[in-house]
Amino acid sequence: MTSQASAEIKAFNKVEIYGPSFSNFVRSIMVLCEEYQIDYCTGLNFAGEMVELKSEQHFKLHPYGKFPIVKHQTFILCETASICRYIQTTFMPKSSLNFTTHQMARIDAFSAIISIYLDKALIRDYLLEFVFPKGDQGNVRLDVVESRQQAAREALVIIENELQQSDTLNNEQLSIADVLLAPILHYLSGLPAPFNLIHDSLTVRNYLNSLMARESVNKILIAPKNW
Ligand SMILES: N[C@@H](CCC(=O)N[C@@H](CS)C(=O)NCC(=O)O)C(=O)O
Repeated sequence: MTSQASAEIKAFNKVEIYGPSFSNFVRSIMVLCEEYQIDYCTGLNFAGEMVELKSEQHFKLHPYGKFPIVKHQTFILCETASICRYIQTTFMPKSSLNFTTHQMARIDAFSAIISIYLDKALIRDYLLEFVFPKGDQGNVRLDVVESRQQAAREALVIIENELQQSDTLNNEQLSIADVLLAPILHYLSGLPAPFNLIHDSLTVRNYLNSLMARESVNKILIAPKNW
């Protein structure tokens, strides 16, 4: 192989991920890249320049100033589930994917449910109250946590039902829905005991453990706490 050909393959196998690596959605893309052995980098350096969060450039890349955003060669794309689907179709031969057409469609539907509703109930409205407390003197607003616990519990029941009644999660091959859920559940598992809602569901706990047993997931998410 000529050195130019090998440089082209190397460039093809690389994606730039805009966003900090602690973000659950950035982590989803990192897990998928690990799973498919794609080279990647994360951060605010994007397409050869520093893009400040919420800057004009950022809003050009995402109309709501969200991340992640991905660049692959000259192609730029936002929205995590769509990015994951692009990475899957670009880097994985169709013949190597074991999902049926209907199963893929159900995975896309549940991925939308994760991105829109489950992430809101579990991360935005619940977990972020612990990570960035908005109470007096930087304390966690326990009344806010309590008022959001019911919606968070309901989100976990939705995940439990999906695990028991559908075929979108926890298959032999990692699905995009798995990749979206892994960082969310892993973050939740790190909350102190009374707030750790995962503790209540053996099905969800077993699922997180089986995700963590995968090399690609374990490399990005540190091992879960013992509950
Ligand atoms: N629908 C978007 C949501 C992305 C999202 O909410 N990202 C968070 C980080 S995990 C973010 O941009 N937070 C900053 C903000 O909301 O200002 C997706 O699926 O990619």
